[in-house]
Amino acid sequence: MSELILHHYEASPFAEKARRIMGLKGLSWRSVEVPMVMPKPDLMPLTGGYRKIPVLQIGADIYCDTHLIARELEQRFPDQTLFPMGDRGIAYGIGAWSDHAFFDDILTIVMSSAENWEARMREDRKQLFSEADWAGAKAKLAHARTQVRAHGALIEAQLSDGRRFLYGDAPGFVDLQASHMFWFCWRNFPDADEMFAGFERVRAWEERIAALGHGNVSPIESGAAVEAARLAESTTQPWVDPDDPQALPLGAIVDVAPDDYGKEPAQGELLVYGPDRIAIRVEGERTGNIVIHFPRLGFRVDLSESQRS
Ligand SMILES: N[C@@H](CCC(=O)N[C@@H](CS)C(=O)NCC(=O)O)C(=O)O
Repeated sequence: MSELILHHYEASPFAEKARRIMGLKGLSWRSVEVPMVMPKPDLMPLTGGYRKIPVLQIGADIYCDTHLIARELEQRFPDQTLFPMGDRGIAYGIGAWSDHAFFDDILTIVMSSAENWEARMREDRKQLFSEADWAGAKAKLAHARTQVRAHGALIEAQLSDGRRFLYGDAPGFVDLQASHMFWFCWRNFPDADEMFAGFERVRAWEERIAALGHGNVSPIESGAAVEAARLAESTTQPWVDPDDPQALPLGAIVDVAPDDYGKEPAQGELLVYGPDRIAIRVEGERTGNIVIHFPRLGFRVDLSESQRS
């Protein structure tokens, strides 16, 4: 199997979730540091236009979004399972709370200080979160802090019987689906201790997860990762769900885009199309033939303009 290459940057909570998956599974991987703002000249050829990180590359197969990164790593490395309590469905579903509800309240706090940011970062994030209420963030700050505390209270309650991890004594994906948001708060908000005052169990739990580490990491240049894709061949086989409500034909040229923010679509030939994932084949000048994978949940697939009659 080709080596695991994670495209990411240090400060990202979603990247921290992916790094913690590597840690929990004890994996060895190569790290590409991606710029925090556009342009991302060595990432976009691999993702077909999807701009977010983290992105996992295994040869010529590119996996976008932490949901799918978890799925793929669990499939390829089942030994140290992400689901010690058998929560193979719900652990993914919890992302709708942490990566959306919880994240949105964190985002409001982050946006409320946007006037102090470097102009380049502000413009980039305004473009990324174009539907967010930038002008109203300051007025919503006090409320957002109450919400962040309320999210913390959910975890404190879950841990109240003294268990070490959310579902018991073994850490799993469910823990990683929530801990990255606390990681972000404690790193970035000077008043995080205040917001989570009294939640001693949350703090100890987050530290236990951090102690799992990130696995064995070694750096690789972004250009070398693109070259690794060009030299490899995808191992993905075509597959279509016969019961898919959208019923698109394999081989159709489609646009795939997240339905929340950063909606720039990736365009390619439909190769895999099911309730848990989508994959498209893309031929790029620098990458040769690659296959880009996305989760189905939270992503739209539409026939490209050229295919609509
Ligand atoms: N649903 C995605 C969210 C990823 C995400 O929003 N990543 C942020 C970094 S925290 C990002 O890429 N922002 C845009 C950028 O860095 O250009 C996932 O789970 O991977």
